Amino acid sequence: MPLVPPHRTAGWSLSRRTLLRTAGAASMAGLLGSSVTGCGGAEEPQSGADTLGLTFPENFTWGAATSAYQIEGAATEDGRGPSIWDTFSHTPGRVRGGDTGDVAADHYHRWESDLDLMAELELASYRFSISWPRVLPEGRGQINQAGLDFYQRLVDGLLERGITPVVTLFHWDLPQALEDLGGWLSRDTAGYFADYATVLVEALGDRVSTWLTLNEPKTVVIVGYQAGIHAPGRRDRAESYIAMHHLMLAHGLGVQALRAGSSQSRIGPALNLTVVYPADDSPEAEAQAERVDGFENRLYLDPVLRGAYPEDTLDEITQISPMVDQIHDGDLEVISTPIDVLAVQYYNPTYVDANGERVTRHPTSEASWQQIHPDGLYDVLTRVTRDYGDIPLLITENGVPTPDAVTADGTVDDPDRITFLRSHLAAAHRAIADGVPLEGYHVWSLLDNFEWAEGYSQRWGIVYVDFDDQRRIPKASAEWYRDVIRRNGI
Ligand code: IFM
Repeated sequence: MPLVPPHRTAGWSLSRRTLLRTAGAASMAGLLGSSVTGCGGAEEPQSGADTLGLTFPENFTWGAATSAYQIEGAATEDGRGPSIWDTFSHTPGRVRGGDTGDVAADHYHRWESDLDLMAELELASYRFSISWPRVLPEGRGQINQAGLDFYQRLVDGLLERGITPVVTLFHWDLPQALEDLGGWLSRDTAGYFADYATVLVEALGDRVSTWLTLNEPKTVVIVGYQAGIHAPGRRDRAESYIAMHHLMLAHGLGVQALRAGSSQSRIGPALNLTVVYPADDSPEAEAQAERVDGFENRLYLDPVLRGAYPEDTLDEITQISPMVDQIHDGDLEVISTPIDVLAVQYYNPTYVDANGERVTRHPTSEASWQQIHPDGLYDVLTRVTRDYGDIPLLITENGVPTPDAVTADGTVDDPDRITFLRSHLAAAHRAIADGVPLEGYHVWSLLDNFEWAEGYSQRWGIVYVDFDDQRRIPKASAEWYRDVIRRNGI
């Protein structure tokens, strides 16, 4: 493939930096393994070279993702009600440094210039989430028009700039009022979610064509209800699976509500998937990997795409949780209401030894849970297509936190992020070449933001945010990504 020279855009005056400096890229190349495989199957060295010569399909969509609580701020403005994350982050000891999302990246006030920035980056798609308590302060009942108007302006502003909105309904910020009624342990919450979906599709359904119901229900179950590290901070494995079933029910009811309000929409859940490898070649490790795969992947994929929870996993859950008693007749039919797209979020593989213990096999990022293994993305994508058929896939999150800082000349160099993104895009490209119907990619994240229990200590954005004065500085990876978008390839 010929190299496409980088262009300059009016209004974005970053100087051409050495974006792909061999030194930086090579340091991450060590982390990432020594090679990526192109669609022709040839091994291409992971170097600092400008491109790998891989072009994506013509209609491939390039975007970036955020979520409401992580960027909006304005936590008490214009009638917004509290969410469980307001409560949690204001509880001493829950979030690193006592950080909260009260101000975050102040996107609620800076949305217009943020949209301009997205246009300068030439994003074709922007995945964001709607704050449920901004629209319904009590989680149900009275609509807060000012909150809804914010999202009307946001969607209109995106469309004016030629950027397609991809809207997530629930990205973890459950209204506190619903938590007070039982949160996801209450079946009613699934019904309130469907009502909320109806409010949104009535307001935005004429302009939004892609809707994602839930973001990463697995994280809510494991980190929010088992480990207690995320809101609502519970530590009870038995009840966590009751929450899981109600989340999945909410997904199904949400699909039906959205479909009723907008028959042309593309609707699906956003699932964080991992590939589970046995840590050695013993039959015990193989069996444990299969078992853990049930909890990590099949528990969420099977009910949506096959209309049943995986038997082996359900058997194990039944030994510790009364969750099955919460499955009513017809629930699985609701949960498996046909979807149009599956949003895949990939960050890391999982290795399991013969005792079922997690093992680290690759270097991790600043997020200690994140082993870096780009080929895992290929394995996840091809596995979904192989096991679940050719449902269209959209990558709605993939990214890495790096220790970014503003240099003396006012720029932010993040060569390790570029190397991370490029190697994962190479894996995605290979999956497409092998027949996976992958339609697009969204980097996590557009902006540095509130990284949940880690507060502002981790920077995941391609755009640096100075949290003292809210200045945005596109990092080297942003400029690199814009060039990727322009050439539709890496
Ligand atoms: O920041 C989160 C996001 O909200 C959900 N997926 C993982 C990201 C990085 O941890």
